[in-house]
Amino acid sequence: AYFYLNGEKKPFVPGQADYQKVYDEIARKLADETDYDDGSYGPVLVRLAWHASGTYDKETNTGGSNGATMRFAPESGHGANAGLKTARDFLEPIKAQFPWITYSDLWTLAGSAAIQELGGPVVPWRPGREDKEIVACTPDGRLPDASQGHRHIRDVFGRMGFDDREMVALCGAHALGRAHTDRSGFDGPWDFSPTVFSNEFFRLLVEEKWNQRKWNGPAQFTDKTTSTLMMLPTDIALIKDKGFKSHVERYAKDSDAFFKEFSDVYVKLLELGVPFQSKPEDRFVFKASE
Ligand code: ZEM
Repeated sequence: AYFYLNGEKKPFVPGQADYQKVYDEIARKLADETDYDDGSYGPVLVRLAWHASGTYDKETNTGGSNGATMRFAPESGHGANAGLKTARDFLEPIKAQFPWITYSDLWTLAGSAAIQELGGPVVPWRPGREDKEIVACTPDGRLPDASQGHRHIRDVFGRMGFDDREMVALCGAHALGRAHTDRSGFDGPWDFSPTVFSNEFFRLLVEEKWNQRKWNGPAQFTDKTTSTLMMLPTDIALIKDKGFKSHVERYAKDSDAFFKEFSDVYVKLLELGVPFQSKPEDRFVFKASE
């Protein structure tokens, strides 16, 4: 991007105030467009940022948010990414308004904004991602499969470079949003306030009794008390495995610990594989809307 100074073409180097403007427009659009799902596009923006980043492979240093290759087929058509066009389309007018921002910075900035706007912790963020071409698309199968168990979770998140505690903290994002039968095949929200970031996912995982749902869809679990909530097989694996369960129990009791540890690991997720020129202490803290 360029701007003109005294008739001379100069490169435009956006600063924190410019990115805050992008944040503010995302926040405004989230507040304006409540006629979707449970009333917010926030959860699906979080999922877009996660699927853009979670393709990272530490061995080959491929995938991750640097590239925004989900713009292209085949990656946009990977089964795990079903429904994320909704999130990409939501951000398209923002990209048009701020053409200097890369898609890969925009998608991750939106992931930070959505967490903050839904009442979650501050998620410091920094720019520096570049969009890559179609050849950088990652192979199918790098994102987790909800029908699997604890070994699969450790394989997939271990490939990204996370430990047990970080894996559990990240999965707490399931406090937000819901599953859609026409996207993943699964159905329902994880808690009663899917547009508010909280530790409810962990509290319910520990305190509810979860039964296998009797239906024609893929194997999932439902709460004994209301039969309106759901857990994926991978969610249930978090209380079946000892190494995971201790963190689930801790986060269920200690919301502050969850908010802090989620923020740290989500910042790490959004930065996987990005060759920043800047330092971690240069991250921006965006002001949330009122
Ligand atoms: Zn999810 N996730 N996820 N996740 N996820 C869904 C929805 C959402 C898994 C998974 O298969 C699914 C993380 C980890 C894992 C969100 C954020 C994060 C859905 C439902 C499935 C099937 C999709 C649909 O039908 O719309 C698995 C197997 C995971 C790990 C083992 C992590 C980590 C996340 C962020 C940090 C969010 C916010 C949603 C809700 C999306 C929406 O549209 O409401």
